[in-house]
Amino acid sequence: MKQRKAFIERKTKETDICVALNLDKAAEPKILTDIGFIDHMLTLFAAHSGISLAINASGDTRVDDHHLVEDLGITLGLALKQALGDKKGIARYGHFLLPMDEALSYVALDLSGRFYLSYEAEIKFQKTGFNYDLIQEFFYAFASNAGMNLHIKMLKGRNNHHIAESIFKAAARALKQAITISKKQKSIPSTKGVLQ
Ligand SMILES: [Mn+2]
Repeated sequence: MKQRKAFIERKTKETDICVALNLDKAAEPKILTDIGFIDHMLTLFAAHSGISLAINASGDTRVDDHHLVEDLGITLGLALKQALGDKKGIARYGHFLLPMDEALSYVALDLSGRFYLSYEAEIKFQKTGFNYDLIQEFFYAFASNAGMNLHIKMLKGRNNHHIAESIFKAAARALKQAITISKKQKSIPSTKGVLQ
């Protein structure tokens, strides 16, 4: 089978992003953005999804992290959509309940081609460090550009870093299931015949 991969370069006046991904090859993640926290989240996202992922990104983080986080979601979503192609043989659905110390998050997703995001996470405001509100912006951009129905629910958690990790890892594990090619599934897994 041909490997499902994509390479996307996206440059605007605010950000400059390169994403290379391969759904059928596991490799050491190579993530370098201007935001250390996002490097950490995307590195574990790559590791837990089993997707080979290389990202090089910079942006106007002197404004704040918003543009770069959102544009990373857009570019990663576009790359996933391109790599999935016609989605022949994929499992399509995935779900995962993931604990990270005291935090617990649930993610369910459908690579239906139609966008929907349900995001429920109570992350406390924190004066310094990463703005955790941007996690929702990231997943909105990612799911809308990938054509994904994505439900994210944080069930428990006290520490923001742990909550964020439980969300990114749960999303990665759910995606790993959904992109898996099944030998039994010979066609596009929809009674409509298309997933677009
Ligand atoms: Mn960590």
